[in-house]
Amino acid sequence: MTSPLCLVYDDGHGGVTVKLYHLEGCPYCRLVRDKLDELGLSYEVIEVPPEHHRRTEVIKVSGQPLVPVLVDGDLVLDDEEKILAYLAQRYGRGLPRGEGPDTPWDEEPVCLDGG
Ligand SMILES: N[C@@H](CCC(=O)N[C@@H](CS)C(=O)NCC(=O)O)C(=O)O
Repeated sequence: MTSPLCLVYDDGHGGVTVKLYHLEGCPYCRLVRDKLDELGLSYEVIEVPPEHHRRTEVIKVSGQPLVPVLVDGDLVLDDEEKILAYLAQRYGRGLPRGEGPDTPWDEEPVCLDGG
């Protein structure tokens, strides 16, 4: 059995590193990576195999085989809509209250750009 490919994209800002379970060619994964790049976050990409039955690590982490899955500390998110909303709220300028899906976090947005 081959190990998942792990790549670390480090923007040099240090600090937070999140993990992204990813499949090459997956448009939902691309959206999440674009958002991570836009926010300037360091992130580790864990490439999952194309076959569901071989996605043992992402199933163990998230309880299901689909990607993208984002892991930020103890938080695991398994849908790109939730992930994008979380990233915007946690690391970006945030979403207006009441917008976006129900979220499992209740922290105030953190703005890294001082905005
Ligand atoms: N998160 C999306 C679905 C995500 C999704 O379908 N991801 C694809 C990759 S783009 C996947 O993992 N599909 C399983 C497969 O194609 O084997 C949703 O819940 O609507």
